[in-house]
Amino acid sequence: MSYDLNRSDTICALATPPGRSALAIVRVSGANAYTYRDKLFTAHRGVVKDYVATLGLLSTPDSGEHIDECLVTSFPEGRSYTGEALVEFSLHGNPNLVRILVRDLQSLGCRSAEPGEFTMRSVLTGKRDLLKAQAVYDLIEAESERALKVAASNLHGQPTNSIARARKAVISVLAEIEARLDYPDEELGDTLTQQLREDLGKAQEVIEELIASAAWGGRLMSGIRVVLFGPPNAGKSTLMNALLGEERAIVHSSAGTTRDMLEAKFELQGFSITLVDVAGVRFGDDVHDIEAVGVEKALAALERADLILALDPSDKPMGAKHPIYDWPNPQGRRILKIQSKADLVTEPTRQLDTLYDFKLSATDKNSLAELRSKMSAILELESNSSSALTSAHQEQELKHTQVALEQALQALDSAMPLEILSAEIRNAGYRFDRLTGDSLSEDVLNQVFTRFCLGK
Ligand SMILES: Nc1nc2c(ncn2[C@@H]2O[C@H](COP(=O)(O)OP(=O)(O)OP(=O)(O)O)[C@@H](O)[C@H]2O)c(=O)[nH]1
Ligand SMILES: [Mg+2]
Repeated sequence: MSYDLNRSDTICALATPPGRSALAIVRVSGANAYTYRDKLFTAHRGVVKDYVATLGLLSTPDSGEHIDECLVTSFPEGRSYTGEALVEFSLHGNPNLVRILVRDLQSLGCRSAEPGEFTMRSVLTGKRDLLKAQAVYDLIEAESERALKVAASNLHGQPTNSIARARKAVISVLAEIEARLDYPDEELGDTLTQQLREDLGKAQEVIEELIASAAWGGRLMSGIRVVLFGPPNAGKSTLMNALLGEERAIVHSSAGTTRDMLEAKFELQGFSITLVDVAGVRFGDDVHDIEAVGVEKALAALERADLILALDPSDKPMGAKHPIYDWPNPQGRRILKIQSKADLVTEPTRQLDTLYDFKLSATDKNSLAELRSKMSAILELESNSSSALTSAHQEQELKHTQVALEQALQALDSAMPLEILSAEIRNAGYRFDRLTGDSLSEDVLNQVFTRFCLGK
């Protein structure tokens, strides 16, 4: 998709979901928004004031035929969502009415907006930076209360402020270097080098904190993956159904019931959780073909898990031979070891007790409640920051920024010539600009805005 970076057109789009509804909002943004409004809309009282919802008649430009009575709200250039002149038509929610209005706007010269183009324009006019633009997207897409809170905090500018602080430190370092470039014989000196190193170090700390929170932010948005893992017949599918509160997975007394991977979403204390049920895992010569495929899928599911519930049945405990111990856990995922079907044994052995986080009986409401609160306590611990960058694109840009800062520090430490040092620090500055949107290239635009819905 190619975006109109010059904002030469006036754009329009339906901003509410398509289909029949009480109301529909059509937005128009750009230099001609007010002109188009005046060709289509006549206020009952004759005047249309900025910011004031005004009732009037909507008519087609050629015939003058009235098509609806609607409300119009106008926002002048510089004081609107996009930073351009913006008009919102709030009409009755009939898709045919919307089609007529959009067609009439197009006949006057308006262009249909691309997804995210209104928000993109707000970045181009300096109304908000790219981080806040992403927060707008997240606020619309957030699937849980926690995700909403993070999006709201990002929109309020928490990451924007910390990145601005880090960027300022980098710019001040650049200014020092540039000032000395004019006097190439002068050396930086130990005290100043130390000062510059500290400034770059502060910027690095900010970026590292943001990287650490970005992985979590992404999971908050897309749903935290909790995988039920264990040998066949451990009670995984039963637990899935119990946590969901519905009979989603097939449960049977024979081992090997679940073959495929099953996913379902549910909300836990404001977190959106994707619960994943997999085939029971066992190894050995008697594992036949289809079963082996299921085992492979189960192990692959572990790689993408954020939290693993490793079930070991009390009636046939595997203890230290549980398949979870065969998995290397490369990313150090949190594992909750559960002694399942606890109702089947009255006195679990001491040895068993030390291996498990707790005992669970899927039929016992109390032990389910205990599991729920344990899971949310773990997630709570992870979400120690109220704001976190959320998109994979941002995480990638943060990592590039981290590398650029690292290279700048290395250049400083190895007393590189000032020209090289300046180039390295400039590169770090450029990376900051990509994060905030001060440097808007085609690839950044495509990464950020193509996922937006129309009219936003
Ligand atoms: N007594 C008791 N039985 C349970 C409990 N949880 C599950 N079961 C029973 O154990 C059997 C196996 O349960 P499933 O949930 O199908 O086990 P699974 O781990 O999904 O098994 P596979 O899909 O074959 O790997 C069923 O007969 C369940 O009713 C429990 O907490 N207590
Ligand atoms: Mg199962």
